[in-house]
Amino acid sequence: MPLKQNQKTDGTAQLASPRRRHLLAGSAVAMTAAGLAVFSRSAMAQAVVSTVPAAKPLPAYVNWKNPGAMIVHTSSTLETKRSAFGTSIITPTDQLYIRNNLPAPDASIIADRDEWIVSVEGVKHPRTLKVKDLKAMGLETTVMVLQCSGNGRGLFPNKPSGTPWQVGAAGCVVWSGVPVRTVVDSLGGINGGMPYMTGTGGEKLPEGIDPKSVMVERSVPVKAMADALLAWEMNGEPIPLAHGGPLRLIVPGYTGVNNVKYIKRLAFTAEQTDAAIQKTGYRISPPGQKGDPSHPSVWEMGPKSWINSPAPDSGPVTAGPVQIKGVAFGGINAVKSVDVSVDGGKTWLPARLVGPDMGRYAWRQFVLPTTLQPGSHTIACVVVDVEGNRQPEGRLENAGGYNNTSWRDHALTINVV
Ligand SMILES: Nc1nc2c(c(=O)[nH]1)N[C@H]1C(S)=C(S)[C@@H](COP(=O)(O)O)O[C@H]1N2
Ligand SMILES: [Mo]
Repeated sequence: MPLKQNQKTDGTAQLASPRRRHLLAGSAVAMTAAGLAVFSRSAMAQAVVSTVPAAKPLPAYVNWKNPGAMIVHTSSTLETKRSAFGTSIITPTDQLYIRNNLPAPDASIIADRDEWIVSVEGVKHPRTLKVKDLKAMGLETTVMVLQCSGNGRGLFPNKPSGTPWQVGAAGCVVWSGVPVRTVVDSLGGINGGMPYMTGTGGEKLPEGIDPKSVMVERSVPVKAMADALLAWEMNGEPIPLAHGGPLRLIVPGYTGVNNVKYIKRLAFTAEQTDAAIQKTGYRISPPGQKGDPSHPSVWEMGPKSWINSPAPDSGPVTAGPVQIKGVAFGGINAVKSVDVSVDGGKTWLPARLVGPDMGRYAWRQFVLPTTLQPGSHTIACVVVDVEGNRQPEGRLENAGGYNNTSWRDHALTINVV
């Protein structure tokens, strides 16, 4: 693709048509040799549109992201700023976080999306299917919170190693594809009661390293299949390469890592995969211990909520009426209610859920109108799901800093003037 594609400023990329954005994404990856030039252009664009000095530039393969909305931790970890979540439920694709355990595949894999092949195994009639075959089999749309297992890691006081995500390794996304159960039914059903559904990512693995040590292959309990999708579309567009196009496994209610991008194999298996990312990685291990198969895997998400506004990073708050706004989700269950505290959790008031209910796996927006006097206020929120599970006050300490749902860790202290 011509270098020209990348000569847009990020500001205009944000306004570009979806098609245009995919071209941008694709061209960036196809041009690693010209990567340096792309990088500096991106940096220039940032200097123009953002007032925040010295922010890292967007990596070339996601130079179509909205730079003003993102915190660039590394080239494989980009977080959505709290102030960028907005109040329209769905997280715009160009503001959604990015997490890659391996470099994203070459853009050639999205050149002809319908030709991408996934191999389905562990069913009566195993076979390979192209995306175009899947499109002929069925269609479902699910709105789902995609959240990295490490979201909130940066709020652990003992600072576990790994990206110090605050709240922005998450977003609420619309996914369209074929239900996995439809595919499985059409292939004669799962073989002999296999307990796990295992998805394999389509990345090219680095040479000279044990593949098991780097491959992205995840197993989830087979019950997760009930609402799972093989998805080709997100937020109304073909899934961008960086987010797993042409085909992604969507496992509603399960943490990010279980939602395997560029899926090339879906297998029903007797055991969990022995890939390191499953066997020892992404385990809830006691602090100081190495991950071990005997420790729980990061699978289902728990109830969680946080406040997006007012927040310390969104400028001074003026005394008087204020709308306290945030998002809340139940993980595997729908949200029932949200309570907000303006006194650090001593007293709670019910918040109002705002906007349409986008289903069990989506997040709800909430608002609490209140009046704040000058001074320091600690604001907090707690969600309860329809099964009565309440977001906990504390966190479960663990070596990897996973699954932080503590409402106290997520409380914000704001200064009202
Ligand atoms: N094939 C593949 N799938 C993957 C990953 C990856 O590196 N490769 N990263 C996982 C992790 S840890 C997360 S949090 C999400 C991130 O999804 P996103 O980059 O689309 O936001 O993808 C998951 N699926
Ligand atoms: Mo993740």
